[in-house]
Amino acid sequence: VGEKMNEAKELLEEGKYYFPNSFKYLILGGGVAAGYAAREFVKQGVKAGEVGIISEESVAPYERPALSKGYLLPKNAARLPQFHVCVGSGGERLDRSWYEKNGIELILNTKIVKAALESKTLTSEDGTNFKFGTLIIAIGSKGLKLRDFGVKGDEAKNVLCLRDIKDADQIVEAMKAKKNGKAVVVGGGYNGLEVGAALRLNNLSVTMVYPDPWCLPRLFTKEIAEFYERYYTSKGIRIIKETSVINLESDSNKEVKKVKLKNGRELEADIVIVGIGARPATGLFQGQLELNKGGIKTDGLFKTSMNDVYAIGDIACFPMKMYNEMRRVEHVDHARKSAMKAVEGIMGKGKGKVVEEYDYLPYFYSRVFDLSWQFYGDNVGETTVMFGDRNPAAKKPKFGCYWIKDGKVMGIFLEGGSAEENKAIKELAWVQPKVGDVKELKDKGVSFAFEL
Ligand code: FAD
Ligand code: NAD
Ligand code: ISD
Repeated sequence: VGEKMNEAKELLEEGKYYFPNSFKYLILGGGVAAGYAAREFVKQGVKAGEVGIISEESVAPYERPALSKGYLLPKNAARLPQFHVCVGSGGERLDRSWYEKNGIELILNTKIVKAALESKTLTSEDGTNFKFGTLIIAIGSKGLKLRDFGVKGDEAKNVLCLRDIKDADQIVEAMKAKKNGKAVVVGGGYNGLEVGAALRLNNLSVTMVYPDPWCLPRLFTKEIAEFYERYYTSKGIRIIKETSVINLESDSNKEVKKVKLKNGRELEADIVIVGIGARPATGLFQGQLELNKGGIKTDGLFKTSMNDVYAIGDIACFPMKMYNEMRRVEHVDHARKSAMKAVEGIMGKGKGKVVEEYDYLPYFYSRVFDLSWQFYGDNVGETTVMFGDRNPAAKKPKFGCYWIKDGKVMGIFLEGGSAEENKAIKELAWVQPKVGDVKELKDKGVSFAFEL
């Protein structure tokens, strides 16, 4: 500590920012975007002591998608340090020693409760102030709770959600404690589908409940969803659609026992997993930064409405050049790329370098059971064209869907694609080729993507 303080004193005398609580570049949040931003800062040549990361979590940034997939597997489950960023995109694994080695201060277990942006100060729960020259906001989203919809009883034990590693550990514990028990999954979105599958693989009896006419309606067409719903049913998962939860009942131990539905049904439950959407965590910045579409409004290099303040990942609402629209994206690929672009811009500015604005092609994916899909582009248009084999009993189902708007392919979804096919559909979504004959497109299926 003495040595650090001497170093800090020297830096202070030189007019530089110094450890412990003042940083030239401060990243708020310790998730996916924060980790990729840190790597980019190092790549761009920051000096030791210039970058700090403040995170509410107790571990260095990790690849969040692992939590609803590898982490919940009954065998060979993924555990840290295996999936610290940046392994999810084939990069170096940044464990705690990497931050030390590169002079990045990782301030963990620290929740920021106040952000005074004009005075460039963040304040943590215990009253510590942190100063910044440039701030990068990377605090992502917070999961919605059933109580936000007026449902009573969600404080009971074993009513769980999945956002961070603490939540994932609770699910693992609950699966152990309620071996072969009954799980109810509320929500038919990304988390609901992935956690539902994981619970089933752990041999729980699983019922999924969601208000929509089909699962993942923000992306899936009725036809795509039909395949996954039939597949889930074939795995023994019960699906109850077009109704919602109105009440959760617990026993004298405060453990959840029953889920009451709007349609009058009652489900027995040992575990309830709630996956009913997430919202950007903008609360700290209300009245200080311009917001848009629920997120923090940024320009094409992720600068917010205030100088020296940037926002990346889930929380950013940025100009999506391709579609000439402000958008938010709640997926890992954008978290990584927005982080790298923002840092490139910040560091480029200091060196007088011109950095091109972000040009992002949406990319979403999921993996459940033996299935794996990818989607590129925009799920918009007057026509959708399904192709391939959608039989859930097939040995290796392989099918897809094109979205066509004004005669051009806007988006493409592919289940069961090979690496080459996934590469080809990505290219296709960038190029947005014209479609002459819809029938021909259906017959060609994914091979159309190789005709570019
Ligand atoms: P996050 O990674 O959520 O990081 C936010 C960080 O900020 C966290 O460390 C949090 O603790 C911290 N924080 C929040 N508030 C404060 C505060 N006040 N003070 C200090 N720290 C704070 N996307 C995909 O594309 N594919 C997938 O398969 C996939 N799987 C997912 C599985 C799960 C279970 C979840 C929850 C998300 C998944 N996503 C997936 C989405 C993807 O993980 C997110 O889009 C991505 O993590 C967003 O990165 P971020 O850095 O903006 O936010
Ligand atoms: P989501 O937006 O994907 O799904 C929300 C679902 O909640 C809806 O589909 C609907 O079925 C349901 N719902 C909404 N209101 C409800 C209510 N009152 N009662 C019951 N159900 C209701 O959100 P999520 O699944 O909770 O995921 C959280 C976040 O994590 C999202 O940002 C998501 O993008 C991300 N995530 C992504 C992946 C992936 O990309 N593969 C995987 C897991 C999580
Ligand atoms: O972030 C997302 C996501 O998961 C989608 O399916 O954006 C899309 C749509 O909601 C909008 O295209």
